[in-house]
Amino acid sequence: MIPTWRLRAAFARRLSDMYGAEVPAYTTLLEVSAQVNDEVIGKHGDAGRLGGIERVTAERHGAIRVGTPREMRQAAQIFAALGMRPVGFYDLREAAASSVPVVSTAFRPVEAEELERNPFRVFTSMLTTADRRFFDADLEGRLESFLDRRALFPSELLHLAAQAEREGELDETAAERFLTLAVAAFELSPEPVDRTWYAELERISAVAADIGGVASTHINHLTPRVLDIDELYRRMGERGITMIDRIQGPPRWDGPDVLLRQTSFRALSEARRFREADGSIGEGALRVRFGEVEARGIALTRAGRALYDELIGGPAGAWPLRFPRTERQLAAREMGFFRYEPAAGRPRDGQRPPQDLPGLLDGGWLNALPIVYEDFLPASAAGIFQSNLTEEGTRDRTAIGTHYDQQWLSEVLERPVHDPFDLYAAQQDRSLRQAREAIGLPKD
Ligand code: OOG
Ligand code: NI
Repeated sequence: MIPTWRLRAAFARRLSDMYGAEVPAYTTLLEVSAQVNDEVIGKHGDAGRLGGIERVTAERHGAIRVGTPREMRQAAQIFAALGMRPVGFYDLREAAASSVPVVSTAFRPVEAEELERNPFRVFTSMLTTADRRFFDADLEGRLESFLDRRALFPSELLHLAAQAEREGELDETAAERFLTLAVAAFELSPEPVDRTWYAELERISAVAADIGGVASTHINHLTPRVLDIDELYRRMGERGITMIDRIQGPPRWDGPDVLLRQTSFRALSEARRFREADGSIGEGALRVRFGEVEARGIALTRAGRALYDELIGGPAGAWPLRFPRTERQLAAREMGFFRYEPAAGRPRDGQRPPQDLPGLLDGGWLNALPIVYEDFLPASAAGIFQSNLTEEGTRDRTAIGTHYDQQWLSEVLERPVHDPFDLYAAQQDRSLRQAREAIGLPKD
């Protein structure tokens, strides 16, 4: 029998093989990432603090975009078969200057052991067709009837997914069938694209056309993880692959790595067939698949995140002055999430451990091990969407937006949408209670 986590690892590997065969620059990205990771691990003994080399080497995130609540629910079913749960609600309609007509969540494992086995995650976005700032009632109606007619996921795939979720495993034959159908559902379809319909949506937003202008979905990028993203950025340039002009997320500095730093290369122009207005089939090209790479750091608490959000919007000089300079400060100011362990080898000098966390850390009673950030950043996500936008698109800033929120998404998915802060906090609190007990303190 193939348990859930093996299905997840196999799915991630097969998607990676498929993407590598179709998008050559992705293979270059993998090569350079692997080189950089080997070198970093070779040079810094403690590079594995934010994830062992095996995990990091296999680690990927992908992104897909769907059109309707029904498609979103079906995607959730497929990811549930892989042990991936919806975490976080991202409203990219509001994200900074570059608003896109989607709301999103990330499907990922939520337990530490599962993340360790394989942390594959998929950022999944849904077109907000009812948002009048982007789509008028007439276009919404036509979009909905187009989307209602298509089936992104065959029913055999959905049945196997439900079975895998229910039973926590599949036998080998069923697993093989499930993986084949699942990978196929995320490949770029060779079906001709309706030129007029695609162009109409593209005038609103390239993302609307990418989602609602074709009859299928596709993985639009697959992102490896790298331990030194500045070095990777330099080397990709040397290999002649032009990345966007910056690395998004926290600045490079000599303090602790936090959250997520990402950079990408622009969407590739790929030959596609089009159905012309007169019914004939013509040639053309679309830019819908791109490349991205990321470095992951320590997860921040709500307080840490609030400071991050404040500083990232402000002048660059403020960051080194105000952001905690060391892991110790991040932990003591309760701005970063850590797993706490009783320190081995503390001398038995008859002292009693203090009650407070800074005292326990300074007195050498506890060690703090960073908890890796497993999620995404809305500003960077909105930025990556821009990688395949050729034009700004149009929107009416005065019209009223429909209310899409985490509660709404949870009802659509018929599953709880986890709050990322709660997940990190639960892991930290559990470890702290156990560590306090181990050194003879009351649990809290
Ligand atoms: C998803 C963009 C979000 C990231 O890394 O922030 C994302 C998309 O372009 O569909 O993948
Ligand atoms: Ni991404």
